[in-house]
Amino acid sequence: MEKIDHEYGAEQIQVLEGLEAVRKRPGMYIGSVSVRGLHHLVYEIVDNSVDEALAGYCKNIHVTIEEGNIICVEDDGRGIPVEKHAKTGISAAETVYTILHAGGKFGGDSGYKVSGGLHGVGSSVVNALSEWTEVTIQRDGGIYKMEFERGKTVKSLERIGDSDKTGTTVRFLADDTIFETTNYEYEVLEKRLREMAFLTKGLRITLEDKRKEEVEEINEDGIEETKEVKTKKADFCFEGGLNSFVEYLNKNKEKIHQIPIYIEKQGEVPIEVAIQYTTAYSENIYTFVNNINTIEGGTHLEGFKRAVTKVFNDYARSHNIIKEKDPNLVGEDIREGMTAVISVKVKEPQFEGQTKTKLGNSNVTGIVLNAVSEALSAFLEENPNVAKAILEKCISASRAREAARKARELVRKKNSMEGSTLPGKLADCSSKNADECEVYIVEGDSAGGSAKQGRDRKFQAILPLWGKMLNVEKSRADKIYGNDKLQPVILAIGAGIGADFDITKIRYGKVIIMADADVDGAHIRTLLLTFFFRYMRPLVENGNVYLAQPPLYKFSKKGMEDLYWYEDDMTGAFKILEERGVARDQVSIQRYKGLGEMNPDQLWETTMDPETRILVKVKLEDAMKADETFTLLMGDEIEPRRKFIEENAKYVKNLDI
Ligand code: TSJ
Repeated sequence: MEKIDHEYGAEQIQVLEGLEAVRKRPGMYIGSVSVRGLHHLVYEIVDNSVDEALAGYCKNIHVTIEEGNIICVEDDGRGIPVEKHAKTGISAAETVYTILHAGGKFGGDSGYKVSGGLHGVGSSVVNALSEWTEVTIQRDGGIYKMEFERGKTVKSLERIGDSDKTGTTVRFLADDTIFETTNYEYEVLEKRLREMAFLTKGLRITLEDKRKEEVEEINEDGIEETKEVKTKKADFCFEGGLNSFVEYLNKNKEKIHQIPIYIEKQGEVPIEVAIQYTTAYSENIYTFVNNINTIEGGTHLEGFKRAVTKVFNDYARSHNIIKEKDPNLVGEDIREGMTAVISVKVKEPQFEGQTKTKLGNSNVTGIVLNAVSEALSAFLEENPNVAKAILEKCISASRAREAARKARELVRKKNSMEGSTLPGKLADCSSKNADECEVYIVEGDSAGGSAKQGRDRKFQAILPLWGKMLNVEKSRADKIYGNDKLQPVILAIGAGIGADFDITKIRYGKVIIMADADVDGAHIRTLLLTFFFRYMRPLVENGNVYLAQPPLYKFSKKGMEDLYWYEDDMTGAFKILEERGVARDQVSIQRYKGLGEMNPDQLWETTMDPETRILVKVKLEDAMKADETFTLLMGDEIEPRRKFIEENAKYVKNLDI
């Protein structure tokens, strides 16, 4: 606890204690101090400007990553009110910035604060976790400025000049004594800001990365080169709002109807929905509550699904598309190929679930159900051709589901006859206690051989996969059951698939993907993650999926213990060698191009031994990202594939030195 100056009033003391608490337990306020928490700082600040846009007063938001990872957020809203509060004698602007949870109190009675980062904690938390912050406000003909250091006011709000414009600008530097890293990832901010722009029709959000990053690269001749990375820029403004969002998500897919179905309803819970069907076989529904991505769904999604199922069945029956004797279409059939974005605004959202991204407010279900039912049935009546095209697809999905059920039964029957449900390629472990068991899904037979010899057979099972993987996106669900590539994975895990998946039946607590660090390996990882995301999602949600991290290099020298290195950048390895008193020209460097190059002992030591290995747990977002990448790769366009190969090509560069 820092000393508190006696001149502070009672309120000020509370302020300091409040923000001290944030610095003591930052995780409680922004989730974590990892790179993720760092990005949350930006979202928290941008959310204030988005609120101003939602209130109808802000058209442009500029976000800049300045040299040294300083963030600057500038908007052209009304500017935070600067007049002093009658009771406290402090300006609204300063209060917002120094009092915990003060955000929203100054929103007047016109509306409610609806946007907000994952934790919606407000700008005072950002202030507390920043080495310094400066806030500039243009308003009432003047320019006002205030400054803070680690949450404490170092310069109170003062007028520093004249201006005929209005707006708010915040610049801050995240505190590197709090965050694991203060290095922002452009792509992460870009994705979130794009999303924010989709969700707020007509709002322009720009992002500019002004960092002059110098990247050290080792060229073909083994010489270090410095390459300067160009500044990156993005400019997002979507007049189409959610329609633009689904069009963006579907850009590489074949559409069943060109114009998305758009639903908007104001009221107690404002609702906005856009739907567009494609010829794909998966469903992609993204839901947002107060602009927060509710990855785990919740009551709004529930209401949406029920409405869609009901409306399409009613329409199909009343137009004699499904006959009296035929059963109803199930939700799954109706959502096959559907891409939808649902955005609702809820006054006091309750977030539940593992990652607090599941909406719990039960009244929302009925409100969404009614709004979507009404608008969707009106749309279908007015657009019979679109209705017919979608229903044709639903009916074919229903047939495929029926075929899949039969195929599954066949598999079950066959298994019970053979008395074994395990695939032939699987080298199982001896323990039957799933909690301690692991299965390594290994790319290629030769790596599989090394893994089998190197493993601890008590608790480690090996399942080699080989050859080209199946194209999950383009194949029907019924084909997946029969496919010789994924069938062993389904059987080895032993908990079924899709709606049948039962996490309590999994045979291994850890499902570990072990693939080469090259383009093919990246493909296989993407494919498997997509497969798990779509067909065994609880496995990902429950944190059972991992990525093995094989080393990229081995440094060896007679009389020296081998040094394995897991990063592209070898600088750190050379440092360690230096500490050992070994010069870099004394060591021989082996670049591992594949797992197959390692002998069983090496594979065990570097990648499989729980004592020394590095495992990366797959998060739901990772799997979701894989799904997106996968869709891009499977699309008709060549460009995304070229980009994927290029981005993963660093692995295949010939680095023999
Ligand atoms: F909070 C903050 F400092 F982090 C911040 C606030 C950061 C940024 C980049 C922008 C903002 C901000 C706040 N932009 N616009 C506003 N608007 C108000 O605070 C505001 C202005 C006028 C009135 C009014 O009733 O006249 C009310 C509010 C809430």
